[in-house]
Amino acid sequence: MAHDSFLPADDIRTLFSESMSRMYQQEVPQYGTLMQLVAEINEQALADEPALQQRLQETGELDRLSLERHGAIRVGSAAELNMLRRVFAIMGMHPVSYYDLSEAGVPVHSTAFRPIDESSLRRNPFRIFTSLLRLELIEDEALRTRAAEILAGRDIFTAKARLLVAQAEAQGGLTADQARHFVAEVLETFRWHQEATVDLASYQALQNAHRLIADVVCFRGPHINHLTPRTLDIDSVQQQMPTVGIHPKAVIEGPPRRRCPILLRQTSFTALEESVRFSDKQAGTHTARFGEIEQRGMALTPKGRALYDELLNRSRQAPAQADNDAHQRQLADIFADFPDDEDRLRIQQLGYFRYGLTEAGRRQAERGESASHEQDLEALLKAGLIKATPIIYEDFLPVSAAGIFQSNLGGVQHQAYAQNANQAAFEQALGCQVIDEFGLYAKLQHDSARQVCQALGA
Ligand code: OOG
Ligand code: NI
Repeated sequence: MAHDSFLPADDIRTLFSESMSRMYQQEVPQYGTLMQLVAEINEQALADEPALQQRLQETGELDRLSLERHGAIRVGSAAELNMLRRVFAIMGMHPVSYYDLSEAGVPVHSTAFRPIDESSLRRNPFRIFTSLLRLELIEDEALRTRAAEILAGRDIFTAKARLLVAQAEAQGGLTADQARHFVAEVLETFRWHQEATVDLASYQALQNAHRLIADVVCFRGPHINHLTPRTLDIDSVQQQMPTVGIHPKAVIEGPPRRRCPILLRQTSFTALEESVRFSDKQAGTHTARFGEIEQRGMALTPKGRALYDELLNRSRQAPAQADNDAHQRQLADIFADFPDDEDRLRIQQLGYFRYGLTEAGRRQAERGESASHEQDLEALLKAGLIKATPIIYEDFLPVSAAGIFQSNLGGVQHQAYAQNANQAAFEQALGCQVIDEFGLYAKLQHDSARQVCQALGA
């Protein structure tokens, strides 16, 4: 079959992300309300800050903003994770980074499936934070065996989804018609199923071991547990959520508000109580599905990330603050040690930047005049021939993720698991290695630098 008769992976991802968003609005109406609030606040932020609008326009983020969201799911077995990798690959989403959450008392490890190249990210950066349950962390051996048995008895994919995945792999893509079927079939995996696969007593036993274990093990599929729109002003959204009847978690996770936003700030609202029918016909409820918003900033280099981790650790050792305002003030004090202007962030190599020609640079390149060979990027910047724009962070933060997990596990704090990270076991289950996020950002920066240098003959 001719290659150009296939729907591009980017378009399949957009179809999927839009279908998922429609489904989640029906399943969790508060998500729709939150999307509306976020859209209003984004519009306001753009109106208030023409410079922000201009920058987002230049980086292509303005167009993707209303499309942009991430979701999260949790699966129970290596086979499930492995199949998900194949499903996401068809949509141009690949596993980036390894996150160990056992340290924070959550018995999972995770990756984020997302587009990795620049043009795909610009089209639609849809990401799915995907966690694999670590049954080996359940202490009670009988319960561990029971959980494994329950999981072995389910198939979270429809037969048609499996068929279409095999077909896509064999053909090297899907036609528009096949892609629509594929999206509809895959959506079934992420849907909420009211019928649990276990009786009430089994559910309660697993719930008592860890609420997250019950959530992963007792249902027919890994229901999408949140979808997260991107906001340009998370502080306003946090503040205004109660005015639309949504109750946010106590504090915003991640770095404080800054002039130059870094990494990722996140907050969520508490999970919905949904009715469940157990296999012994008993009725009950389950709370797992919630809402979240995020504000994204600059991707940090390993050096910048080390500084972030150090300051974040310092803030976690400081006394816990009762409310978000006090928490943010304390955080801001501690993060005063993190440079907050773009020149210093760049010169100290704390963040990643994309280089581009200015108007003057473009004219010079067109005239074919070459800049002196000695000129490095900083000299070209000073000469006004190029500009540097922060590269947006596309990934997640393990400490923040743990905070998000905890906030909808009913406030029960869990002990850290003694066992630590096991990336090799995760990759074995996944069926490939995860991609190193720093490598992706470094390449973007490097490629953009090479392009401007080439254009200017520097
Ligand atoms: C995932 C929590 C992590 C994020 O945005 O950091 C996450 C989950 O609750 O399954 O989504
Ligand atoms: Ni999330």
